Amino acid sequence: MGQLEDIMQREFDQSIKESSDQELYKGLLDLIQEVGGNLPTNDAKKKVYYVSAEFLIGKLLSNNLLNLGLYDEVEKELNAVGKSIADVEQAELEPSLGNGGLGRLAACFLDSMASLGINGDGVGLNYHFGLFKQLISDYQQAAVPDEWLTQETWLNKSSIQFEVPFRDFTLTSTLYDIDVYGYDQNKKNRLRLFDLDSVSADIIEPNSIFFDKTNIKENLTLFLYPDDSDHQGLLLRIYQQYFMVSNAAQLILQEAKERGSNLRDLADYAVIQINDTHPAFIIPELIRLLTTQHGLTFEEAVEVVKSTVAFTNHTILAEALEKWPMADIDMLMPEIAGIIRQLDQHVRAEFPDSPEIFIIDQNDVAHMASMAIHFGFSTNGVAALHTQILKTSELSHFYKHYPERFNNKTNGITFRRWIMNCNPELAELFDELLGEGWRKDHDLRGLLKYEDDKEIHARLAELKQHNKVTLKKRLEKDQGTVINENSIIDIQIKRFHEYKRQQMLMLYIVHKYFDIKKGNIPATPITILFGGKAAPAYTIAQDIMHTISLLSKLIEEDPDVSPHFQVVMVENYNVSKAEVLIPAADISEQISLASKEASGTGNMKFMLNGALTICTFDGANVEIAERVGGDNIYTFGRSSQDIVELYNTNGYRPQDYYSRPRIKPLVDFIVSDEMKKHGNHERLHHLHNDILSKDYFMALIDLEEFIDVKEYMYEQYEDQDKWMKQVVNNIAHAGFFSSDRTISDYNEDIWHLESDHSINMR
Ligand code: B1H
Repeated sequence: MGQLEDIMQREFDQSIKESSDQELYKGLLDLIQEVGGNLPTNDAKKKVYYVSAEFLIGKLLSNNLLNLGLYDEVEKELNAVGKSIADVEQAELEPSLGNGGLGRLAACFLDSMASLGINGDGVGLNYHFGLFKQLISDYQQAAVPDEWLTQETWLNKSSIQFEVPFRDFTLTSTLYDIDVYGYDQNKKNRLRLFDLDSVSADIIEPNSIFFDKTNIKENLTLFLYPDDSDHQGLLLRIYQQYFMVSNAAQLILQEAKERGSNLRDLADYAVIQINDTHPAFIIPELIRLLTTQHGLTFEEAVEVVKSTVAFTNHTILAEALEKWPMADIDMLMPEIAGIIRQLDQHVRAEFPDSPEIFIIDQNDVAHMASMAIHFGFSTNGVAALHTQILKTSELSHFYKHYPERFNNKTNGITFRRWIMNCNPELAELFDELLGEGWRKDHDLRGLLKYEDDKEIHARLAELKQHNKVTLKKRLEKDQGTVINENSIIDIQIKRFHEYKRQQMLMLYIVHKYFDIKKGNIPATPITILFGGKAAPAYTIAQDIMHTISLLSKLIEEDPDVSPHFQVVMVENYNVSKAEVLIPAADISEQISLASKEASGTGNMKFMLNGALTICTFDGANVEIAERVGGDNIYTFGRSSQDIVELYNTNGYRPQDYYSRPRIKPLVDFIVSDEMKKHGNHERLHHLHNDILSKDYFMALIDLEEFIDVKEYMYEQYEDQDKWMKQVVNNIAHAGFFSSDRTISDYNEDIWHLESDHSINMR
């Protein structure tokens, strides 16, 4: 009897065949917890703690089956009676513990640390509703709570509890663990999620994301990134961050002591990687704990922190560089405020002749990135260009003083989830062509010899077609949208943000609509899909989404255009949807305003799954282009230097571009009668006016070139020999973007832990 059959008999007294997908899901959860539960946790002396506000881990069923080596057997057992892992996985709800690239990166890193045998845990919060769930109704986004926490769960309640002291009250936490199994490993790591004992889901208004923001004792771990557009919201964010890091710091010190540390030597036992500045309060919190509870002097505690904490910066967007008024920190955590003041004095004393170096500015506002750079031993950016920009513009004054602290770690993606699991047929083709070694070393360069192989081209085209059909079925089931599986699938999936320029692709769509109306019928039909959430308080992002949804409807209802062109807004974009969208894509849209996207990681997932990229020279796109060469990628737009220069000189005026004959009709269509028929007039005018008068992220500056390159790219698609050659080339160069390579680099340069193997592809 197979292992699953055995469990189903034991627990449900019925066969696999007689069981529902929900029951099979329960059975598999138990099987995994039996097999995985027996694995020891990694017990190496030194451990990395990856502290992050987000872990966008996705569903865990297939990933855990794969990593534990159970996948093939379970698949056979299920298939034998007409069932499938994919169907069973529909019974699993996706954890809502992250928002975008930063959280997904953290999840890929957990998978890679475990798979390389590195002793590394994630530490964060267990949000009951996490990030909101997106519904689209009346062509607009509605945000509702995501009730992802169910009876069947990967969370194991631990007996570990801590007290977190705020000025007016003390909160008690409980730690929940999720096991993290590496690929083909005999030990495991964990994701450690803290929850608030007194939390209460009853305080939210029914089916809404509104709640009493002042009721900290009950709301603290309900939502990820609750609306912070008012002061109460800002305070809640400080409460959450401090709750997270106080728990993290207490856990780290407790575990280090258990492993033999006297805490003065903490750096031999722990390294703390902070994922952006959200966990930066861990610096003063460690100092507080070390001085008040463990007998270290202030100076000793500072030295311990300086040798233990490392900081990753993920953005240079001004609004995301966190700064907190000292008055607020004083009000919530007076001891922490006092320590931050001492740290500010410390820095000012060290650099008396550099007034630009401080932690607290003249308005009594604390800059979290400054604190992380001064009191950490490493600061890294997430792609070569991003790190360069940190050194030369944003953080240049720090770089001047601490050049040796700055380093680059180009992001990566886990090949377990983003090829072996989401595109198993393509993974099998790699096995056939390369042998199975790529599954561990992720080196796909051996595919280069098939660049001109017509048979391989045909196999790849067939797989793409198969994945398009899978996507079609999924969209029809999820939202009733029927797409054409014989069309070019062109996708932009990511958070809605002006700098990512969904509005530029939106204006392209208007151009294409006009063009088809004029009789220029595309040789192959085209489907453009968008997916992504917009922050509920971010009006222009909502306006852009609204306009795209209206265009989608307008095109659908136009019989001259709809057979050739379709625009789809994918509802509630998340990890599971990415897993069906990406394998089906022909074209990957990576069109951010140069200098603004720190790295991007979707770009890497598309490349690995055989899509070609249209992109600006931004983030990791630059490194993708370097590897595949200019003939295998479709680049356009102003350089990051040009853009930085334009910001510095106030040199961009949208009117100069708007007045051009190719652009004006596209922008003006936003407020046309056709659009207003179903549209919200206020939103349409707001967006139109913003593009004309502000266009802060310069959608118009690259628009004409974007239109030309898109048309060229669609033309190239018709030459399938050439297209497929480019596809093979792109896949072959994707190995560098494995997160196993990224984690190997972190380990070699920053963490210095034991590992089973490493990947070196510099
Ligand atoms: C990234 C964020 C982020 N960078 C603040 N910064 C947030 C900052 O709600 N907040 O407070 C939320 C998210 N996210 C992303 O990180 C970058 O934009 C991507 O370019 C990058 O690939 C990703 C991982 O490094």
